[in-house]
Amino acid sequence: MRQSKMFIPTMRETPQDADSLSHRLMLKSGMIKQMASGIYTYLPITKLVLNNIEHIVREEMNNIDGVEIHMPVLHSRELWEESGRWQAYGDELMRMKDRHEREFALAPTHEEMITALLRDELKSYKKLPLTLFQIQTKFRDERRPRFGLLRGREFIMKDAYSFHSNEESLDVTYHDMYEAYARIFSRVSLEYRAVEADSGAIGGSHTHEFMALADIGEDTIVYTTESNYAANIEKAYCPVPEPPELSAMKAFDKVATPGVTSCQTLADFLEINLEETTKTMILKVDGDFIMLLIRGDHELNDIKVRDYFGAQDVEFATDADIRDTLNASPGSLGPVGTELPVYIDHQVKIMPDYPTGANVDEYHYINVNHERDFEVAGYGDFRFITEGEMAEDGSGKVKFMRGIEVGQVFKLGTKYSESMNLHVLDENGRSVPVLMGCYGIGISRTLSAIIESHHDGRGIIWPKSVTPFDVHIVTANHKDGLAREEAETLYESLSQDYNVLYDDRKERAGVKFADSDLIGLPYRIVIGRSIKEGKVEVKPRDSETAVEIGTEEVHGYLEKNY
Ligand code: 9G3
Repeated sequence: MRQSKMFIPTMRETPQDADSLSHRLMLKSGMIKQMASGIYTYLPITKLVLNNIEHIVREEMNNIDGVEIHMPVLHSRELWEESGRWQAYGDELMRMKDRHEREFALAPTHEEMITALLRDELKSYKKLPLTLFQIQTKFRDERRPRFGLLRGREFIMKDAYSFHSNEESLDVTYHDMYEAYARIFSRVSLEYRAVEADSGAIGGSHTHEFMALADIGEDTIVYTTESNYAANIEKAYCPVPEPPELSAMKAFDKVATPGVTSCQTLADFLEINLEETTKTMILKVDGDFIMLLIRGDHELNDIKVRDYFGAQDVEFATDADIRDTLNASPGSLGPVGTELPVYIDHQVKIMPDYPTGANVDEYHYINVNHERDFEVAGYGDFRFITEGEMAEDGSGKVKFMRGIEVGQVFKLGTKYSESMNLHVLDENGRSVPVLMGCYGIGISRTLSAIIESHHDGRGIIWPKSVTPFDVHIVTANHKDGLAREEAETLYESLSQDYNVLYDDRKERAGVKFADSDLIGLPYRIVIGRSIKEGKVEVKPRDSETAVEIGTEEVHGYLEKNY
């Protein structure tokens, strides 16, 4: 492709409104243009890379008998009312009306659509298992779109759905999909971890998230180097500590603690460590108030609380709630004397003689012991694990890393087939709901993740597997007739075996080299002054050193090195 015919609006200055590295580089290297908040045009370079990523995804989906379809983006309100999700989702679900005032959603995902498609087609278990997938635009009205394509309001997703008459069959496809994802992310050169994730609101018994390692990642992944343990921090459970040998409990007492309203000020006041204090919180779990104690230096993990109670909704009681239920202020809450059920974290369970609030402002109790001074409704793991602790699999100390969620695999069970009546006759002629799995890859997000992990100070460094072109031919001085001739010859001959971008623009050499570094193709061939001796300079994008070779050696060089 001749660059003079291309459309790559690179930028000289660094765009100020970019809020992540990949966002900045994509704007600067002329890959995207923002048309509205979270809504982008994919320019030619991006389109070429997306094609390459999608090609790899299609290959791997076909590899495990996934069959491609293309479903509508416009979903009727009635369809989403069948699954109850028209009401369940709020502003994030983009909605519109057609000319007859009929309401539609712009699809954020396709469980309803695919279930409606198949309930009229699938009648017998003999047709199962079946795996269908599509690659297309999804719409989610993010409150705060940011990080370029990483969190857009329109984005490209591969979403696959599988259908089964029994659990074993679903397990096989889930495993195949998991392995296919591992191949896809390896092939696009992403370093990733598959982590046990929180199955969230969509239900289903089993889910893994594929996290691409990147500093910008919004998720924190907990992992150890001693095993392949990895978990989203929401689901990273803490080992239950060994109980200490029993020691005599100290006498319970009440002390005046003027101005003490936090664990740290309490620790300072009592001249003890923060780890020796406790934090008492009031939570509303599906509408019921409970009291929960964790160690003063730990943080509450509301996902773990929700899982512990099997609840839909967990939130902190408001100050007003607290005043109404306990007529105490949040800074001086404690379990002694409360009617609320009290749950304590495993780490508090092994603590004797700790201080707590006295449910009276400016007073605290000291030497409190659970079971002696208050009843315990239950023990659990309610906190976020901290870096350096032992992993729940005991394999070693955990480390944290940031990750970008680029893929998710879910076992959905019969959540949609029951609510939307997708049944088949089983081998005994009984009508049974079909088991489903769903599997997503953020295609445009994967592209951003690749840039986040493949760049240097001068621009992008495309991996060979997804690069928009293989070779960048650049004339240093396009006024030089000989250079132009040799460039044309090289362009024609290399194009037989490689995708070549030929920068034939009448720009200054400095501009062309800067653009070439920004765009980041694997190899640059410069036609400069040494073309008089029949030589060109070849420079791999991921190395600082260039070599000078004869034009007739270029083919051989690329065959050997690329
Ligand atoms: C919505 C809106 C946003 C959503 C969903 C529904 C996320 C929603 C989860 C999934 C599950 C899987 C198939 C491919 C893989 C992921 N955000 N999810 O269901 F209405 Cl507004 O999308 N779907």
